[in-house]
Amino acid sequence: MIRNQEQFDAVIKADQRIESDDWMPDDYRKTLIRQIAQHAHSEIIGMQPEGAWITRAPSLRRKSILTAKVQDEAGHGLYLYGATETLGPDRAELLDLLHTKKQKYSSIFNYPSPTWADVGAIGWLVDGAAIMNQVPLCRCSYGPYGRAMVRICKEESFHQRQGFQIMLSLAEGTNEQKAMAQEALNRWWWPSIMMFGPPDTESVHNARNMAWGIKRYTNDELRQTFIDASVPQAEVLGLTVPDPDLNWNDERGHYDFGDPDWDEFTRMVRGEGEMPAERIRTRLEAHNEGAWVREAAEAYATKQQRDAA
Ligand code: FAQ
Repeated sequence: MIRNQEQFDAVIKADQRIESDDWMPDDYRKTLIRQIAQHAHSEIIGMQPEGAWITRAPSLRRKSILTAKVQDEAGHGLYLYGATETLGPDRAELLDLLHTKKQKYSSIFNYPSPTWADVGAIGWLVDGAAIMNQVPLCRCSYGPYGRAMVRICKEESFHQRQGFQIMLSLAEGTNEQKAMAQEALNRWWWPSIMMFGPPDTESVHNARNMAWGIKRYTNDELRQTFIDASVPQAEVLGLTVPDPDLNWNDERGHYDFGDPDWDEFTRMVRGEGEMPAERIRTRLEAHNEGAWVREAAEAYATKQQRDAA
């Protein structure tokens, strides 16, 4: 059991784990609550762009796969709210922070999904980016977060494959289907690149979170890894990455790439515009419609306690 700063520093230095009943610096606790809660919010808001396609999936098989995927995202939210609760705040409090826009969720979910190809692009690129960012989080110094990430990453891998498979079917289909896949790639490429967060020169938390073993790689390092992995996949699909500055750099052993629209990123992070307003509105509706479930669960728990007493 860790009781003070000195013991905490030694555990971090030895790359071992901090658990919920250990002593930890206030700022370490605060940054974890911020990051894990934002991550949880992203998972449940992230159900919306694809959830909107469950009733319109092109076949029963696609519909059952998509339903399973969207349910997985709800499960990820559940594990992550659970991990955040081990640090102090309770779930109702955290949801309230999301609903009142006092805590953020990922910028990526403030984009629309107008065609079935968007479901493919989200699985391929957004889940692909999520895996790049989240596999290192399995080694996060905070035990409950790291352990939650192990299962989440396994499920994200299936999500990424199903997305790529949708893109492949479309890319090998009619000219119209291929064009649909290309348009979805055009819509989701830059938002996926920005999903890794601001450039390292502007990241507020990179340095401290790396020193604490929360983050293992910087935003720019992960962004580069994602681009290096995704460009050859786009080539397999026969699609064009919408970046005229994209070029293999032999000297660096990496792709060079263009600059995303960081002003747009700021607007999406702040939740400005109609799409973010719709995301929160839809979330609130779902929350309010679920009130009877929470009440029933509470009544059942009270009865169990009473019966056990
Ligand atoms: N969107 O100093 P940094 C998924 C904020 S889950 C919104 O670099 P940090 C699954 C950042 O919070 C996707 N805000 O921050 C799925 C900070 O804000 P604050 C979510 C962003 O924490 C797939 C400020 O900017 N994944 O996709 C974003 O060191 C498909 C300064 O930034 C996670 O949450 C952004 N993109 O690094 C579901 C993973 N980027 O509060 C459905 C865990 C940055 O100080 C369908 N989180 N900000 O004002 C992380 O790894 C990190 O928190 C980063 C940001 C990398 C997101």
